[in-house]
Amino acid sequence: IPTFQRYMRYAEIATYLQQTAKSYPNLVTLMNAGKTYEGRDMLGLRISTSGGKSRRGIIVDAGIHAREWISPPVAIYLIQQLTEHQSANSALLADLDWYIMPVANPDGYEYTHTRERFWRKNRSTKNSRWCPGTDLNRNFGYHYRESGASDWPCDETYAGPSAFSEIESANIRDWILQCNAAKNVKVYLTFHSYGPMILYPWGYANDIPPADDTAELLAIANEANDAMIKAGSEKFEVQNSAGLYPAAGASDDWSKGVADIPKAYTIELPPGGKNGFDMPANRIVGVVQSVFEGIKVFAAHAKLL
Ligand code: 0X9
Ligand code: ZN
Repeated sequence: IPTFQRYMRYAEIATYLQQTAKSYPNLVTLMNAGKTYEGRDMLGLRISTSGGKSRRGIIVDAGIHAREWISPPVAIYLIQQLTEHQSANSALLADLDWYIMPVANPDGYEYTHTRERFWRKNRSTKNSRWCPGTDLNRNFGYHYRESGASDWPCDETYAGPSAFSEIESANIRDWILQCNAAKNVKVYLTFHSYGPMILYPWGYANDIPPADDTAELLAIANEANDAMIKAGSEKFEVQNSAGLYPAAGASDDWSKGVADIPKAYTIELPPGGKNGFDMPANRIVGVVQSVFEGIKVFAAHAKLL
């Protein structure tokens, strides 16, 4: 029983995921993507009505950046809708497999609850004793460190010493590859904040030709944006990632470029609070409900791609 009245701690979220798998054994499979640097389990769910067989799929992750607290609730609300409200959401479950990881950086997430609210990176100290943390969204192995990434451990966008040097990004990589083992995953959504923006690849450079499916990437994002506005959301700005700023080593580019998932988006949720990352808890419900309407649009396309 998740709550959206406040921001849950990681232990509560992990318990919720485990309970959900237990409560819906024919629908939900717990996926353990491995342990974090500090030893937490990185948990995801497969939600599917197909039994074992693979159909078209969609991957959703959240919480790659620790301080972006509004993103895990979006993934958790999605899980709740797909499980507790199966008949209302039967179209989402028909012919589509869901893979959802609500907190992709648990060590960082917990650190933002206990020590430093606006921490962004993971908590690994193996690259520097004095400046812990690598930006997981600069640590993926596609055009690694070519732009917008730092090689100085004290920086917020420190990319680490090499691609996938961090156990968390390696675990996310392996989890995505496992989800997409049958090459059936069509859409990857990674939730961040803050925008509101829907970003589409490529993000590693802006002096390169656009992705060949740019028109389609744009059309789907615009349709999702319309659905969210209709559900009461502010307007999301749909744009090319590198148009915001070029940044290499992010999970979206890797998912499209290496994992072969054709449609990959970084969704920057709306800002809130004093500095944008600390949206008051009383706004969580409004955000997760309207974003759910956007996710439905991505899902509808995933089935057709
Ligand atoms: O800089 C990031 O990692 C993302 N923005 S955030 O404010 N949440 O940190 C944007 C990543 C966009 N994707 C790529 N540049 N590939
Ligand atoms: Zn982020």
